[in-house]
Amino acid sequence: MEASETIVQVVNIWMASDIYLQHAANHILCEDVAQLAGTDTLRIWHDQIQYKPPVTGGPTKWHQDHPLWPIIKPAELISAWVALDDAIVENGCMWMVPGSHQWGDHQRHLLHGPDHMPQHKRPELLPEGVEIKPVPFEIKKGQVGYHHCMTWHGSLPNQSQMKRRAIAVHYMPGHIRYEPVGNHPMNKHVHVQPGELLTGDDFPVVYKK
Ligand SMILES: O=C(O)CCC(=O)C(=O)O
Repeated sequence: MEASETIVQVVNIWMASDIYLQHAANHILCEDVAQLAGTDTLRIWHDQIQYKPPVTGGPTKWHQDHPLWPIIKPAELISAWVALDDAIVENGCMWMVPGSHQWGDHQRHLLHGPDHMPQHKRPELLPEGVEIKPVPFEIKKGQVGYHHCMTWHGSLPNQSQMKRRAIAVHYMPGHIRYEPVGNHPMNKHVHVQPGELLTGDDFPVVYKK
């Protein structure tokens, strides 16, 4: 990201305002996520507001979420990304690589190309026959897009006159455990032992079938 570019990110907004907790517990979102994750219980891992201002909004580098969350396992979280403005190519919507959630952990080999498309430092490590074909993930205001925590994704700068505001909730299926192999800012919220289910007041259950 250039020095002149910005992205405003607010994490754990649900802790600050009940409206956001209600959003995370929205029954339609939770039913969909529970189905996608094949679980009967959902907890919040964390949420995040993502604001890319007009003209100066910066890109989000290509990444996979779970390798950046090294204190929880298994890699079976689903995120619900709700657009608060239309998120389209012009104002820096996310892009995804279909199928990439099945290719394993490539986080350390992913590069953000000069054209803002993903590059792989060691393509020989990819499963045979797969193709990296990024697609725009355009989401209209008030709509939701779901993504798996191993899907390659990133977003382009916002050089348009439009705002690009969104809220993402990262949901843990009920079987997610605390298994630290590195550090993470959420560590200070964890009060269970390594190997235990990641329960606790800062990881509230928002759905139970
Ligand atoms: O909003 C963006 O551009 C990136 C968000 C993201 O990486 C995520 O929700 O996992």
